[in-house]
Amino acid sequence: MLMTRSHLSDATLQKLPAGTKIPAYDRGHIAPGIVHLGVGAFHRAHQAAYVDECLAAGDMEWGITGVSLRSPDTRDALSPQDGLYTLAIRSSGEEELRVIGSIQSMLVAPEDPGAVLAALTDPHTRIVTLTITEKAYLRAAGGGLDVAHPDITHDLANPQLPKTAHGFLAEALARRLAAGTPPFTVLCCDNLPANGATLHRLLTEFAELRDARSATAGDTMIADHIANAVAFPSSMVDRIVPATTDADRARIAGELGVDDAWPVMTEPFRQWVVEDNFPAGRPDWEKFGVTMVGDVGPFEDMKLRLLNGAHSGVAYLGLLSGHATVDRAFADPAIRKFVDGLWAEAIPTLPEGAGLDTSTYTAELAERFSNTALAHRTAQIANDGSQKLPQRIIASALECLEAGTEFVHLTLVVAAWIAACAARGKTLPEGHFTDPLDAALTALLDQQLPANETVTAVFDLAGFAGDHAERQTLIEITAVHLVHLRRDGPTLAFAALGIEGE
Ligand code: CS2
Repeated sequence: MLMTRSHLSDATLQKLPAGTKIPAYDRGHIAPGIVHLGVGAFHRAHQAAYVDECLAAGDMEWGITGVSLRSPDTRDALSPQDGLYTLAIRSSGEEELRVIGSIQSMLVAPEDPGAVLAALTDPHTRIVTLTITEKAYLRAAGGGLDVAHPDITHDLANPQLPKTAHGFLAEALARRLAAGTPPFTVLCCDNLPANGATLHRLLTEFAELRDARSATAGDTMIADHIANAVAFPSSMVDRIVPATTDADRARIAGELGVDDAWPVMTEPFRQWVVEDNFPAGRPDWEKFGVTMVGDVGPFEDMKLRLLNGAHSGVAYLGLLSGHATVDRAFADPAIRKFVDGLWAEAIPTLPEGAGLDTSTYTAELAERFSNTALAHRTAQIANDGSQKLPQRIIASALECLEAGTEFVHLTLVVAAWIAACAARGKTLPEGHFTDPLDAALTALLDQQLPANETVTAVFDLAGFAGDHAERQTLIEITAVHLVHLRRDGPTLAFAALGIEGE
């Protein structure tokens, strides 16, 4: 007889094996205080876990309403489970299972934008957090709002039925203003530099365009309110979260004795540094390991340039060297030496006097990248390079040029990105990773122009280095690496840096 196993839910929580940590609070008594846009695995491993601890400590004001801006997949997985899911905290040889209970309900924006707006305008909602990935901020190549993007055009024409985070936030803030409800605080948790300030600027730009239309329709004007009365603290978020595989699902079900449609895999390390600017109130996050500060900038730069910069390097050079996961790539002596060289170039660009301990930080990163239990795929990190490289790599390289310090490792990451994009459908599988610029990028790379022309065209397309005085120098250094990569792959590119494999 075919046995069907029951699934994770409030009803099955008490049956889980001893040793599994479960929510030690009455989920029926949580008040919804946070709306989160972008309920991906990262959010579920990071912020939702911090909030879970806050609820367990008795502060029941901060339940999360999770919103997916695009796909119904997470809602379809979690709703039958009452929003519960397993967080598997994995290090080489060990796994701790924790069921997280902080997500109270899930909404799918394209199915019901009105329900999302209702959650955002609910006076209980005091914080709106976002992990929507870099590309969803819809920045144009110059850094401003991509006003020509079809979703922006759509949201300006249909303010009551938005698609973008910008459209939802502006409409909700307008409705709250009209109703006399104080604004929520907007907490950006994506890997962007000055992420709160960046979103503030983009949303104000969007609201100005919206106001220009509302003026004739007699609707609430919102740009001044957003510019002056809404708080956008910046934050640095960190936890490595590889995509869940079917093998993970099967293993977790075996351990729990119930099915979990979407458990989340992560590492023991976690960090969250948040600018303390929450006029509408906030959880006592500092009690649960969050660092509250006046200025997140130095922490953000350190994380983006050392962790994420190295991650992108390991991903593209790893892919070109045939490594499917970060730990395998990082165990490759040439890549390991390359990362040390990259860190040596990026560290002097970080602010002095901010108390950053870069040697402890990089030692810890080396350990995290070596975690064999994560199987963090290089192809996962390789996604969206055009959106990631400016803050991870290009910013450090431009600052080195301004300071007159030499560098070669940083630019190899950019060349490796271009080479890896070109390798898709050839030595790498078609669509192995994707980028919002793929259509234009592929058309360009198919022409197989000389390296210098290729790099120039890619910089134009992605807006790398804008109109910076050193842009041309950066292009030329990058092109030299691309010549090497095209001729003989990473081996020659590494040899030119004095890195020999073993
Ligand atoms: C990674 C990040 O996929 C990527 O681009 O570099 O998701 C990284 O794992 C996180 O930022 C770690 O906090």
